[in-house]
Amino acid sequence: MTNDTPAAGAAPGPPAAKPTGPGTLITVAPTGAESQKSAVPALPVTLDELVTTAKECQAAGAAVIHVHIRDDRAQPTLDLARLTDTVAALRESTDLIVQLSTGGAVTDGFNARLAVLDAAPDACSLTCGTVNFGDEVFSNPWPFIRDLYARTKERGVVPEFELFDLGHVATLHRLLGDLGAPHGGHVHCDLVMGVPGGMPGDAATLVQAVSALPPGATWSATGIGRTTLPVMLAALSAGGHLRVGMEDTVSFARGRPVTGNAELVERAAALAELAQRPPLRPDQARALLGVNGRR
Ligand code: KMH
Ligand code: ZN
Repeated sequence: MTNDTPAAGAAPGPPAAKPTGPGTLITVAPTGAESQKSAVPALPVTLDELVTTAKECQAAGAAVIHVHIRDDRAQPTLDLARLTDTVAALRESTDLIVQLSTGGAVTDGFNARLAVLDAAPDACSLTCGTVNFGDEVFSNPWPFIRDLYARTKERGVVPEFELFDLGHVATLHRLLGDLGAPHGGHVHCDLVMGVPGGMPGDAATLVQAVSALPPGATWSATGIGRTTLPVMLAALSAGGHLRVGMEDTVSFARGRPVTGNAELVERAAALAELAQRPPLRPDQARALLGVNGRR
């Protein structure tokens, strides 16, 4: 038997997504578009709060920050001047890879979401399909996905493919088949699990989704709300990376609100250490994801 010969009993089918190596990429998603500051006082909504959180999260082990911003009334906005200032401020104060959300809020239009790339971030999220989102719909039709992906390639922005459902994995394959590899050459996905309307946040679903990813892709996972811990533990055991933050959960434990994003990153980093896959530094994360050095 050669190294290329599957062992007896090995599952047939395409090669699995790339093993994720010795380190763990930790992405922090500190704000999101759904929680209200009035209900969650620890949510970072001003630029100062965001920069402070970002610095704390980098110190705790994060390498990527997934950014949604708010306006003066703490409501979600895609205002381009604010986004541009935010990218500059995060670059000034941290080494984190700055990934802007192109998902925005469910109320944001497609043109405003496409224009996010004009703020010239290192990276952006790119959701690969429409999904029910609680009582709302997070709309991502194929022509929008295709336009956004083409634009990431033109602008030299590294996309992270957000997968809320197994059908989104099929669309990711279609996208890569039609338009080729992303800027930077590497495919990195984020499984967003446990959204009411999306795939459930459990180990069996995670394994199924990972087995369908393109060969060579790396992936992280995040579990919304009470699926945070099961998804994090399943992702670590399956060789994946982690996304945590107050976009995804505002409870640290049952009945105990999150006091700040850093404690969520600290918990993820401690579990990654326990798994003997310590957090990747931002420079290591840049190499993994194919993100350019600072422009
Ligand atoms: N706020 C959600 C509707 C993304 O950032 O790309 C979409 C979202 C995904 O958070
Ligand atoms: Zn987001």
